[in-house]
Amino acid sequence: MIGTAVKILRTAKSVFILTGAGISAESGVPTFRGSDGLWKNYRAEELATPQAFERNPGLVWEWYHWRQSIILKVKPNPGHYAIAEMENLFPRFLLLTQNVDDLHRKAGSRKFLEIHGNIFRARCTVCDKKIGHTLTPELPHCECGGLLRPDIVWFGEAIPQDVWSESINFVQQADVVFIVGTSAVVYPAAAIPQIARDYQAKIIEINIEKTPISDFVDLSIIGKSGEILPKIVSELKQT
Ligand code: BJW
Ligand code: ZN
Repeated sequence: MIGTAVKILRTAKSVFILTGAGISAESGVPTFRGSDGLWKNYRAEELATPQAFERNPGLVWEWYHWRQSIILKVKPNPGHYAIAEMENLFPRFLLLTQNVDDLHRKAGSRKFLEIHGNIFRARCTVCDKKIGHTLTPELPHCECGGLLRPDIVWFGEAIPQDVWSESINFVQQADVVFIVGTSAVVYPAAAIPQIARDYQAKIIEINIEKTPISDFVDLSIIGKSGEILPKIVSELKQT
């Protein structure tokens, strides 16, 4: 399996990686779905919506502050570090993460985009100003007096247009597209495997279990991303 991935990558000039919550699972960040995929007894679908925030901003902030407190205590794992190394191994490289946990940046990744925002940023609901934000006991407010909200893309909200167009442009000319640690059900990120296929990229999936796209990709590697990715990188660097 790893040998096949390395063979595919040897001639690759342009590599795209999509990551999801699974890449951070080995750091101790809970995923969204699956048996361990509950955040404090809530599903993302219940709290990650503009309606939930309108109804009860205090509850939504409590959830995000609680998640911040977990994420502040964890560190990147070997999977994050392997991806950070990969950006130096190919002439063209782009990482797109669905995660909001900042762990790719902490691992040293520079060529990356965040499709669902960042948990350590807030945005004013009145003037739209973005500011760094962590852990306040009260509802946070902007200097203009407006209520701040997490700078996160919730269900039903548009993803940043520049992030999406840069990602799609990249996928359309990529030789290899990795899909790592994501259940591949949340759109539009979940459309990336199909776009990659339409444009003839080789698709490699890494996940601890089969997903809806496992039978569709060129290579499905079942295993932990924190174990598989460092092995791929170390084999690639050997020759
Ligand atoms: C390991 C591992 C280890 C574990 N190693 N693997 C088309 C069709 C159907 C529905 C839609 C559609 N278009 C839009 C929709 C609606 C909706 C949607 O997709 N819903 C689906 C649930 C069906 N999408 C939206 O609403 C999006 N907006 C939109 O489309 O707007 C349209 C619009 C256009 C123009 C104007 C206005 C509107 C927005 C989606 C935003 C999603 N946001 C969230 C929450 C916010 C972020 C946060 O609070 O953190 O983002 S949802 C949540 O899911 C979070 C994640 O980024 C996202 C993806 O989850 P992910 O990463 O895949 O995690 P899990 O838990 O699902 O999977 C983890 C995987 O890891 C598992 O497979 C494990 O096996 C694996 N794993 N350990 C490797 N060690
Ligand atoms: Zn403001």
